[in-house]
Amino acid sequence: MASDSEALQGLYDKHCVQGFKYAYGTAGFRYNADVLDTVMFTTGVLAGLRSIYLGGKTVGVMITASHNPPQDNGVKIVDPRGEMLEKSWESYATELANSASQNFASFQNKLKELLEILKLDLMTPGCVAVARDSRDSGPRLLAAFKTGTEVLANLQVTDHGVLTTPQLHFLTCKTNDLGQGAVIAETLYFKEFLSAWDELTMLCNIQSLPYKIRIDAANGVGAPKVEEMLGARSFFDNTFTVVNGDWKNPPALNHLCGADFVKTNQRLPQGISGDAKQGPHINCSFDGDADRVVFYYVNSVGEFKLLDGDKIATLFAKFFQELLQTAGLRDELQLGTVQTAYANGSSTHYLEKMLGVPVTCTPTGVKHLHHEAVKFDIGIYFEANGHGTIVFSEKVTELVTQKFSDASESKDRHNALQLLLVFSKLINQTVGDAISDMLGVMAVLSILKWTPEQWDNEYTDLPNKLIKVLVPDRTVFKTVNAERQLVSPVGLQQSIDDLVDKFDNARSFVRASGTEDAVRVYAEAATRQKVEELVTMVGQLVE
Ligand code: NG1
Ligand code: ZN
Repeated sequence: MASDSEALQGLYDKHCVQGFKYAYGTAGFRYNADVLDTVMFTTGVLAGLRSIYLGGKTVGVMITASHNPPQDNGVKIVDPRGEMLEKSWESYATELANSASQNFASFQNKLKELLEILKLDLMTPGCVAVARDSRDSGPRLLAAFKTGTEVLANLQVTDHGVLTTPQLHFLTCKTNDLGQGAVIAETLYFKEFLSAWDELTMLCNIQSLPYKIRIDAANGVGAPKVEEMLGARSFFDNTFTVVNGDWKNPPALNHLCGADFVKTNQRLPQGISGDAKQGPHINCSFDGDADRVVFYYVNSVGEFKLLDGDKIATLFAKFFQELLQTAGLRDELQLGTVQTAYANGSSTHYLEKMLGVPVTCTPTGVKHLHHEAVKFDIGIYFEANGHGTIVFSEKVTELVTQKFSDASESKDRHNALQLLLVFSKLINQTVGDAISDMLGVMAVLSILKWTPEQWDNEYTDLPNKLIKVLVPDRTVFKTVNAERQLVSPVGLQQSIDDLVDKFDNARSFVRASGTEDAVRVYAEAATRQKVEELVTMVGQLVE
C-alpha cells in the first residue's frame, strides 16, 4: 500500500522509465516489449481504479500482442462482463501512462486528479484478474503490472498464468457472475464449452467429425489449450492435429504461421502441405493469443482457398437464418451481421442480397463491432481477419423457453429451438475465440454435411489485397464513414476515387493502423492483376 508519497515513489521507481509516449489503440497498449514497463505499472493502477469505480467487480487484464512479432507485447483492460474497456477510460489509461512516462511528480499529480474526478479512494477494496500469453517478456511485464496494483491498498489480484485472450475474457465474466467464493479456474472454461459440444453432438446425433482438422496454433498459447481441451474427449481421438504448437519457443511465435500470416499472404503456413494423400480434411490457423481463426483448404487443382472471417460470418448467418425459420422465430428474433470496411464486397452482397440479412459497417476493432452486434437478437460479427463471435440477446432464451413448453410444436421445431440454445452456449459470447469459433464452425459443417468446398462455393470473393505503407506521420490520416473515406490529408480521397473509377467492380480505402506504425491500403477489383495495379497505385498516392 502506498498512500504516502515515499512509498508511492518506491513502487514507481521499481519499473518506470521516462520518455515514451503511449496511446491506448485498437487493442490496448501495444509496442515493442522494451518500452512497456512504465505502462504496465500504470495499467496495474488503472485496472484497480476501474474495479473500485465499478463497486469492486472483477476487472480483467490481458498481457499479449496477439499476432504481432515475438519482440512486441501489449496490455488491455477487460470490463466485468468480458467486454472491452469503456471508451472514456481509455483516455484515463493513456493520460496516466504518459504522466508516469514524464516523471514521478506528474504521475502523482495525475493519480490525485483521477481520484478526485472519479471520486475514488485508494483504500476501497477491488478485484483484478490477470493473464498473459506465451511471450518471453510476459513475466517481466507481469511483475511491473503487479507492482502497479500495490498502489491500491485492498486490491485482490488473481494471476491466471498463461491463458488465451478469450479464456481471460470468459473467466473475468464468470467471476462476476458467480460472485465471491466461487473457484474460478481455467477448468471452468473447458467444462463450459465441452459440455455444450457434448449436448450438441448428442442432439444432432453426430458421432464423429465429417473430416479431420489440422490446427496451426501459430506456436502460441492456443496450442496447449486446444490440445488439453479436445484431448479430454474421446470424440476427438484421431480427428485433430496441432501443427506449429511450439509455444515454449517464443521466437517461433507467429513466424511464418498463424491466422495473420495466412490471411495476409493468402497461402499455407509452414508445417501444412497441400498434399492430397492426407485424406479429407480442413485446416485452420489461430493467431498468437487464439482470439482469431481462419480456415482454408487446397482444391482439386492445387489452389489455396481461404475461408476467412467473412466466410465464417456468412456460414453462421445462413445457418441461423434457417434455424430461426425452422424454429418459427424468424419474425420474432432479429438476426443481423456486423462487418468492417475490410469485409470482402462479395460477402456483403451475399448477406444482404442473397440471404436478406442486414449488415452494419463499423470502424476496425472488435469493440466497435461488438457494440453494434448486441443491437440484434442474434448478432454475428467477424472481422475479415477471423476475429469475431456471435452474441445472443436475452430475448432468445426467453422466447425459446416459452415456445419449448408448447407441446404442440413439431419435433423439428423442438430440435431447432434446442439447437439455438446449445449454440448460445458453444459460442464464447464475450469476445472472438479461436477454439470456440472453430467448434462452432465444425458443428455447422457437420450438421449441414458440408465439405469445405461446399462452404466456399456459396459466393466467390472479389480479388483483394491489403498492404502497409510506411509514412512519416500516420496521425494525419483521418477518416469518416466507418473508416471508408479520408478527410485528411485534404484531397487524397478525391484522388483515390478518381483512380478507383478507372477499374471495374473496384473499391479502395486508406486508414492509419491502430496497432502498428503504418498506414493500411485495401483494394478490391475484378481480377488479381487489376487489384495488384490498383493497390500499388493507391499506395503510391499515400507515400
Ligand atoms: P489495425 O492495426 O488498427 O488495422 C489490426 C486489425 C484489426 C484488429 C486489431 C487488433 C486488420 C486490417 N486490422 O488493427 O482488425 O484485429 O489489429 O488486433 O486486420
Ligand atoms: Zn489476437
